[in-house]
Amino acid sequence: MSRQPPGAPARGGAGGVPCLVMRGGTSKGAYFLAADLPADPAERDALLLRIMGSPDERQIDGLGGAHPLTSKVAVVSPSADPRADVDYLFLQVAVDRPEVSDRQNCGNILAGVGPFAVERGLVPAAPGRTSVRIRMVNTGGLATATFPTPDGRVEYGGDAEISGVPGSAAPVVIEFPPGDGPLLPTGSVRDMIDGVEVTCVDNGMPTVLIAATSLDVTGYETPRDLEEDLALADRLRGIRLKAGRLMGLGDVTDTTVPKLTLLAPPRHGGAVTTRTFIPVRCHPSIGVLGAASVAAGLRIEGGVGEGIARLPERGDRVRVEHPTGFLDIDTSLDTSLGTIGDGRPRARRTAVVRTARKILDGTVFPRPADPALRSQPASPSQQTPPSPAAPPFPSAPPSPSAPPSPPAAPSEPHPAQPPGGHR
Ligand code: NQM
Repeated sequence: MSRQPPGAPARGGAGGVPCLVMRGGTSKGAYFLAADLPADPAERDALLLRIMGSPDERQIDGLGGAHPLTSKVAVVSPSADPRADVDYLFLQVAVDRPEVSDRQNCGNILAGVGPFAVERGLVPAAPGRTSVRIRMVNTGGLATATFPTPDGRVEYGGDAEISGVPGSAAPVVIEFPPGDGPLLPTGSVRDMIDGVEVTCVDNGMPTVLIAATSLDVTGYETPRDLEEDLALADRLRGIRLKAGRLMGLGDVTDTTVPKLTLLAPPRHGGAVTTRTFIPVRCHPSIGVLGAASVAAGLRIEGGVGEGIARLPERGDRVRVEHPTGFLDIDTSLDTSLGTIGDGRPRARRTAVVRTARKILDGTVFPRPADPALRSQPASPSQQTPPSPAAPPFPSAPPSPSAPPSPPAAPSEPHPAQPPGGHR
């Protein structure tokens, strides 16, 4: 269903583009029907840069919120896959670079996809509550989101609280079926990289687990303190590049995966304390699929979380502590040789409760096209942490037209990522 205003040029943006702005979990993004955007990925990405206001540290002329967690896009369409109702393509729009990337998934923005599908009439609301089956295009994985729909409309109000979001809202329960991909993409429970022991795990998000103390930090520092630690940043960069290759992701210099999570013992009754780099900025909380990978990684015997994490004796629930609270995630692993054949653990079940909220439903007007700006392949340098000495408003904002960019390469479907898994 296209909601292009009558008479407006289709999909070009000049007459505006129908858009729903939604908080999904602890992220915020612009949600679009695929039919309302150009079909060509390069044209689509160029339009999204103009809509979000990138590249510009403040994204002052667009919808973006000047942080990777508020510069996100969901593109939703009816699914041709009989296992799904809708397809969800996640796009990360860089803040200060002309880049749009489809090479990672986002479990927070995922929380808004079911409600959006009902809002736009892609899925009819069921009496009481509605389940929407979602194919996550970035990875090929599946998820089912269930949320209240009394009286045939999405109910956003409710009493579910999630850390990192003020107040409460209606719960969106997300279930992930087991993925096909390896939980341990390097084939090892531990790898030694640059003299540091790591566990590389992928239960929806490629993530490198590291004991904080092995990098000479406690793991209890604030994200800002960690971001300002340039020696730490250097070590993390080196570990990430090598881990990426070991995980079969190829050269990850220009991608936002794998993420890096520092582990420390829990301090508030949870299973573990985390500080997650996504991969340059330190997350103020933790991503959903990132937490799913952490929780699965902690359950793997012999992983670097052993001796750090305190897992509950019973049940699937793992409480992952993070800088602004905690995220509860249900995970269970299948470690039975007979079932999986190769003796390697696989995720059996992953589930999480998130919330989402419709903030704005309307027409977004992209800033005029600038021929010098084209989408480039994503680079983690988009996430340059703010300089401690930098004034809040740079006196000379970077000129968007300064670095002439090469023409956009069409986005590829996560070429560096191994198939399978619900990544
Ligand atoms: O891991 C941030 C977020 C995310 C991703 C990131 C996410 C997930 O918090 O599922 O949600 O890791 O870049 O939105």
